[in-house]
Amino acid sequence: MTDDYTPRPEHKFSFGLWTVGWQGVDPFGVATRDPLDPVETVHKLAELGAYGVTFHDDDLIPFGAAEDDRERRIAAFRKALDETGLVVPMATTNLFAHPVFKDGGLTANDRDVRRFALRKILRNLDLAAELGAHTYVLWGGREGSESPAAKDVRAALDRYAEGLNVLCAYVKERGYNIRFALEPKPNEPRGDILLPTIGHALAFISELEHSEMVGLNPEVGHEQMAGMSVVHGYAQALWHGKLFHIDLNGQTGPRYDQDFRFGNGDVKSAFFLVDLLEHGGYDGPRHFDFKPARTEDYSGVWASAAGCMRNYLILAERARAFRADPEVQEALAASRVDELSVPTLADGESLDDLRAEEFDVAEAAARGMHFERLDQLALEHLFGAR
Ligand code: GLT
Ligand code: MN
Ligand code: MN
Repeated sequence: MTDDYTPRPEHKFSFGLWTVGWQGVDPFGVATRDPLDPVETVHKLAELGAYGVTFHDDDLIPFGAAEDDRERRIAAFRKALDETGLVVPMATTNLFAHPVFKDGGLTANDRDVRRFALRKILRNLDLAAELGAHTYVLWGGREGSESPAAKDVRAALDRYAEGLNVLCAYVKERGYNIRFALEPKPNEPRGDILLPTIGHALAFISELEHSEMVGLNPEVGHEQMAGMSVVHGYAQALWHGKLFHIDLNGQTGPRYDQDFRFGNGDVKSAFFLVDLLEHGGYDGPRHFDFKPARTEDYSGVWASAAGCMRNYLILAERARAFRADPEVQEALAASRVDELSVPTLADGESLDDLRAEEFDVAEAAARGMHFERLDQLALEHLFGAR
């Protein structure tokens, strides 16, 4: 079907190899789908209208593969990229699947494991640079604990910072055009994960030696697992100039990490998130990190990948219609939304001027803000009723 919601490369949609390649293994059940060849994934994503593909080292090259096998797999992947024009905007390291990382990678208590984790990242960073990636994600799924007795959190943060300082110095030394993006998550697979929310991660980044090279890759579902507003979180990351990359997916409230296709879950939040991304100055990849439901065969997998992009484009169109509606513009004005952009003190105004101002408290307190009408208009645009 070709219509206004048909994805094209200029929309900058990208997918992780591990997303459509998820075989459906969960804590209660084995795989429901056969493995997917990354070469096939690249061709299929290009056919669907995506512009990019991202990967963990182990998605492309099985852990511990021999050197010639590694080279062969990289060459086949490169060939598929060349044939389709797909790019690799981001890459990352798997520091969570192998049992050696059961207590984490960069913050494992076991120093040998931390050193191994660093080597694993360094190796894949070289490949990421070769393939043209500009963002390198660090999701610390195993960086955490089940018991406060088992983890000295302050020491763990020292080691996390040390790891990032080493990695930033390496990227600078090699002259790679790569920035790091930390991906917060509150829990799962660890009982508690370090850097659980956007706010924790932002505060951590400010302590790093090369903080300008480190930003965020927030995931929709992870913020919602923590009960946070995704829109507020992404907006704050943008405000700090730290929204380096994003993981779009769906989630219904604080429960296990559902990784639904984008659009399933909290639709209102998805609408306002797309509105923010489209009108708030984010120009990076629209990257989907979702798990096609394990009920699906491969036709369902590709349908859900297509659905992620289509839902994004539908919401983008709905957000544009919302912004363009004269009644919405009038409602925004009635709600004084623009007035928040006016500095509280005028240029050159003194605190004496401020103190001297006459103010009718009762009159101001009685003013309605008309937010309900504005929100109703937003919902009607979202519902397609306007
Ligand atoms: C893993 C996790 C995701 C992260 C990926 C990056 S891997 O599937 O659930 O949220 O973004 O390491
Ligand atoms: Mn997730
Ligand atoms: Mn993610």
